Amino acid sequence: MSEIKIIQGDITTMKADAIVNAANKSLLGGGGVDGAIHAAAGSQLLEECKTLHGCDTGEAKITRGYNLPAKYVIHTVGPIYRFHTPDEDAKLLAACYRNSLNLAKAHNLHSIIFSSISTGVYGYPAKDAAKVAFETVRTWLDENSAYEMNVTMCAFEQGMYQIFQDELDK
Ligand code: AR6
Repeated sequence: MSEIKIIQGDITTMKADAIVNAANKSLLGGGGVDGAIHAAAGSQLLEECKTLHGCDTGEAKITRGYNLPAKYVIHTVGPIYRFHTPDEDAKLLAACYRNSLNLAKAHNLHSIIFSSISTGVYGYPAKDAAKVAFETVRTWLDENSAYEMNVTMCAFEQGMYQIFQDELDK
């Protein structure tokens, strides 16, 4: 039976089939959770990312996890908030979650931990982003009910954890 869980902490320390990185279009690293994942995974991650030739907003690509406890990293590129209409932002953010889950399933993975895509440097309001994230994951789990997928939403800070808790209780 698939389920959604929430957790607070540093995603680079967490064990799962895959963790999801909030990357940028270059896929060549950056700050925030992206920087932390590259630092913890080691330089082989960057070498593999160089072979992927970037990634469009809303899309996702997969690499190995190298020195991370996670086996794989799924790199997705969230929308930069206000670069689009609010509707388009929500659609692009939903696509990040959906495409990451599709990619995990295509690789026969059964546990995935998401960072909170776009809610840092990219400026997506945390509550709105969490609503999109939970709705999209719940819909995906419903549509893929024959496939076991354990989804964890990772909050780095207490405030985000509380927002996740509120979404979980809905
Ligand atoms: N573990 C889990 N979550 C984290 C961690 C961590 N170690 N560090 C930060 N967060 P951001 P974005 C949370 O800015 O908004 C990068 O430079 C953070 O609190 O990392 O999608 C990329 O290269 C926030 O809730 O990603 C891109 O250029 C969430 O992760 C750009 O930032 C996302 O914040 C992407 O911006």
